[in-house]
Amino acid sequence: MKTEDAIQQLGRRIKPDSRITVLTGAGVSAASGVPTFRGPDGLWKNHPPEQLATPEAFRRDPRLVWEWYNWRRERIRGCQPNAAHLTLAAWSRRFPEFRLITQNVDGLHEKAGTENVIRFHGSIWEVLCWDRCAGSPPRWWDETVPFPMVPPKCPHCGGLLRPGVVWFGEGIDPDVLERSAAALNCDLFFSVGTSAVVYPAAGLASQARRHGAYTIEVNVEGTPASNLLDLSVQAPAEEVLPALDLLLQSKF
Ligand code: BV8
Ligand code: ZN
Repeated sequence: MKTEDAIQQLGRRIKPDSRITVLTGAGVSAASGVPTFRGPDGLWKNHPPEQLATPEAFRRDPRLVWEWYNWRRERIRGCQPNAAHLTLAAWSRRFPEFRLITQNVDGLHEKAGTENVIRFHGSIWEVLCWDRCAGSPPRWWDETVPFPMVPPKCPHCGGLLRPGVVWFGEGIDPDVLERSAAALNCDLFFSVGTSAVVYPAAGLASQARRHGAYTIEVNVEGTPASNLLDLSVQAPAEEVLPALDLLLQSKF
């Protein structure tokens, strides 16, 4: 289906009181200059993310893993939210029960003004003590860029700090899982800018569909989710979301 027709169809389906849930991935931040994971700029020094974003990699070489996160924090710090983030922030104020679940750790949804973001994989701007020492909080915000010493040390025990993100093989925060499950009760579920290969995040759209939601994918390429959802729009998020928003504003 042509993008324009898909937008018209969504314009007819969305009502002022529609309950909307959106899941985003790295593709929503691509236009802001944040490297995606599996795109052409997905490798860092020839290491695929799956090899670096793990507790085993950190245990083996905390310096290498922190060099990657230090580099990403420096890259992300200069990035601004794009039209996709801004449209979602506007929807979060306009639609009742709007929920945003993001796999991204870059903080750009919050920077765009979306509140109560459900951070499925944590935040690159949070840190915690690797040994979870008694003197340290569960996690805290630290925007130091770049860290003068890598790997950075825990100020409470002198041990290692780790990034406040969910690595492969680590469980999703139970509170985040609970909020995400509640968000599946919606009228429309958008999956935006994700390759839909990382679980359990990749299973959310199909679960929402089983709960009766009308499910839409907005992604520049097809994904394993494309044929499972009700509508697949293969176009950039920073074009589709603002175009849909313009149509909705002319309606109500
Ligand atoms: C868990 C944080 C269990 C860190 C990340 C075999 C089969 C199935 C599952 C598994 C398996 N083996 C292992 C698993 C489980 C594993 C998994 O799913 N692996 C995959 C690779 C097979 N999952 C886990 O380990 C999860 N935990 O299962 O725990 C457990 C349970 C209880 C107790 C203990 C353990 C944890 C996964 C979390 C990993 N952490 N990130 C960090 O960021 O450093 S994942 C990482 O991938 C990012 O978070 C990212 O968000 C996520 C998904 O990637 P995407 O966001 O989709 O980005 P990607 O580049 O892939 O795609 C971007 C898309 O956008 C592309 O399609 C592109 O075409 C499109 N695009 C580009 N530009 C645009 C665009 N679209 C629109 N507009 C544009 N302009
Ligand atoms: Zn400590």
